This record gives sequence, C-alpha cells and structure tokens, in this order.
Amino acid sequence: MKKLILLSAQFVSLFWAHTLVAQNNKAPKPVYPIPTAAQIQWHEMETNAFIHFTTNTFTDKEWGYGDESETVFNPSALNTDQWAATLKKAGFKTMILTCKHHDGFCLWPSAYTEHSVKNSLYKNGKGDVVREARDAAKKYGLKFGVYLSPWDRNRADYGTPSYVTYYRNQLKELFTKYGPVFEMWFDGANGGDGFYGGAREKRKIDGATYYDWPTTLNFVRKMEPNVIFFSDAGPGVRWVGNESGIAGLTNWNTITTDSLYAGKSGMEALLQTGSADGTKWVPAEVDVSIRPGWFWHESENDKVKTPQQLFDIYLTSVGRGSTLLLNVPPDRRGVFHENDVKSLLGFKELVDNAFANNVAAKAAVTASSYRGKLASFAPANITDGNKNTYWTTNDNVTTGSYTIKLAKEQTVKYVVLQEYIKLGQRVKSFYVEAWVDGSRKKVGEGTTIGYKRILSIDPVKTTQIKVTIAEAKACPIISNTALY
Ligand code: FUL
Repeated sequence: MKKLILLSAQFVSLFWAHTLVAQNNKAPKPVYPIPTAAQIQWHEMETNAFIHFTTNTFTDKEWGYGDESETVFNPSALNTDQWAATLKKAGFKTMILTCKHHDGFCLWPSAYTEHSVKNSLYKNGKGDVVREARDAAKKYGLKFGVYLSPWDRNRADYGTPSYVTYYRNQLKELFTKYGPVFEMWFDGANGGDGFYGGAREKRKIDGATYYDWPTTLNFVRKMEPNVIFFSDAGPGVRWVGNESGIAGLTNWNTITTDSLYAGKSGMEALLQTGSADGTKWVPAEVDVSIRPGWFWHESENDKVKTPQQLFDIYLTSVGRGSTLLLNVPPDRRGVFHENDVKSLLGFKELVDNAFANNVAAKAAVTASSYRGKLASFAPANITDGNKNTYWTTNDNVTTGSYTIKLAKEQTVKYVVLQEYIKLGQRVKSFYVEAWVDGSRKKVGEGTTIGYKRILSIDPVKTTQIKVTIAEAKACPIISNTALY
C-alpha cells in the first residue's frame, strides 16, 4: 500500500513537471489587462501633436466666454501644410485639432450652429479649417484626431438633454466627413459660467452622468471602430494628471476607471501613476504646450519652450512609457510662429543626436535563465532590433538578469528598456549595473518599464551592462534594450 502511494506521488510529480515543461515551451500567458491593437499602435506613435486654434487666437484669451463674434476669426495666411510639414519634419506622427474649444466656435461649417467659420470673414465664410487640416495631415502621412469640447459656453441649451444631442450630431459630422479619425479628445474642463445664448450665467452639470458617455462612445465606435478615446477615464487613453509634461516615475498603463469620469477633481496623483492592480489598460497621454498657454499670444512669442526643455519633456513622457502630445498653436496668420518652428526642429535634432547610435545593437547577451531554454525566448532577442521577439523566463521565475557585452568600450548615457506589452505590463522594479574599471557599479534604477523606459544616467565608460529585474508581476518579458 505504502509503495503504491509512493508510486502515485512520483507519477503526479512527474506529470506536473511535464506540464510545466510543456508550459514553458510556449509563450507566457498574458497578464491581464492587455492593450488592444489600436492601443499598441498608439504606444508606438510616441510623439503626437496638438493644435489649439480658434477665436481665442484673435481675442488673446485662453477660454473664450462664448459671446465672441464669428467675424474675429480671420487668419490672414492660413497654411495647414506648414503645420503638417513642420510636424512631420520634427518627427511627430499625428495631429489633433481643437475643432471646437470651450467657446463653442466650430472650425468647420457645422449644419447645427451659426457659431462657426461659415459666419467668419475667413474665405468669406466658405472656409473649412478642419478639412484643410485633415487634408494636410493626410498629405504628410500624419494621422488626424479631433478635440470637441464637451463644455460649450456658447450654446443656449448647454446643461439640458438637447445639448447632448447637438454634441452627438457634431461628432457625426466630424467622423463621417473628416475621417479617418484615430483619436477623439474630450476633456473635463467645466468652469461653469458662460454666455449660453445670452443667459450669461453659471451652469453646473453632473460630470458623471450628464453627457451619458457610454452611449456617445458606442455611437462613435459604430462610425470609427478603432478610435482611441482620451479622457480622465479613458477608455482608450487617460489624462496624465498635469499639463507640465511629466508622467509618473512609476507609470502603470493599468488603472481602475469605474469611479472615474472626465473632470472629476482630486484624481491627479492616481492618473499620473496608474495602479499596478488596475482592471483596465488605459495608458497616460502627456499633453503639454510648447508655450505657457494653449493658444497663441503675441506676448508669449519669447516664451516658447527651448529644444532642451522639449527634450527633457520627451524624457519624462516617452521616456516613462507614455506618449507625448505636444501642443503647437498657430498664430493670427494661421501658421506656426518662427520661434515655435525653430524649437521643434531643434528638439528633433536633440532626439536624433541622443539616440543615433545604439551601441547594444546585435550585441551578445547572456541571462540568468530563459524560458524552456528555447531560442525563441533567449536573451539575444533583447538586442536583435525586432520588436516582436523577446527574452522571458519560466513561469515560476519572476526575477532575473541579463548582461549585454559590448564589442568594445563605449560611453553610455541612456539605457532604453522595453517590455513586450502585448502580454501585459509586468515589471515592478529593476536596476542597471555597468562594469567600470573591472568592477560592477550600479548606474541606475527604476520601477515600471512598460512600452518604453529611458534611463538617463551619468555617462559611463563600460564594456558590459547588466540589467536586473528585481520584481515583476509574473515572468518578465523584455523585447528590447538599447544603449546610447
Ligand atoms: C484643458 C482645457 O481647459 C485647455 O484649454 C486645453 O484645451 C487643455 C488641453 O485641456 O482641459
């Protein structure tokens, strides 16, 4: 009897070992939640551009009251090709236009309001800035996105159900006449007071329920199934909780959005970091302006962020696993001001120079272990330049390290790490060591990695860099490490 029990115990453990081996011969199971295909594409864009342009450009305001005469909107030399060409040259992948800001003025001739370009002096009311912007984006290979402010200080019916219908009608115009639209931006700002068709009063809405977002999102999805929705609550991407260009040092793409809604106050800290146990994949988008304001003001022509400031923002956004959404507001001519253009191109040069030469490309890599001892999960995948291959460990191994051996001594200033996020965000903490004068020295550390983490370290002359994943939710999956 005893023998029988022993035998069957042996059988069970053998069976178990076999199952484990079989599991480790296959790709790891995802750690949920995981990104959708559209979200993956969004991560890969890295740098997006925002364009704030409306009557404010001509009235020198940031938030128009809603009583501005349409005739104030009159760009003298609108050139959307200049916007798109400059952005393309500066490395941006997309362009999101404020089709309607809080003042309610529409940059396209909407059939549902008189408060639009059709009553402006621009092209004697025959102009359509949304169309011109969309066409220019297309011409230069940039994806096009729309910002349609939910808060509307011009509309008499703002705050009643008919305004929500108006808002949806406008979305229908934008999505059917100006598509494809890759991202829709609806922000939560609601200052309360406004013109409201002449009422000139303060109006309060319940941000959680008034707009009935689920219905609106479904309505839009029917027209554009892959659109990414931006808001404090996603569901595509979330606000990063500040407008200064800074994602959390710890930055989870995951967050629980059940009690969130656009404009809910007090959520800034959570939005900046997300949460390790979040139930949805809603990564942070870092929106920030190249100038102090979102709109062009003559007085800010000498306050345009410098190339170095933009580069620093790149490191605190893209370098922390987020996507940068940089606003560049056209001036009264309808073009990007010379100073903005200069900064954008200078910024591109800094990025290109910093990340020109990956000294780890194709370098030899060894690891503490790798999954199933299979080439498909081997450490060499980290430096092969292929985003679809990765190094990973067996299921029961949630820490590990790999060492990149350089062909010759190199000076390293940036360590760029990437997780294979298609199977979820896993890494909770890591550190980096370099061989300096024959001994190992810690040169950097971090918490989350996500789509991309750029560690800026004190320049170090070295022949080997070792990365240790100190803590992870499950077996770590690293697709890339580059050294510059
Ligand atoms: C905020 C708005 O109030 C600002 O004017 C700007 O549009 C910014 C991107 O979002 O909520």
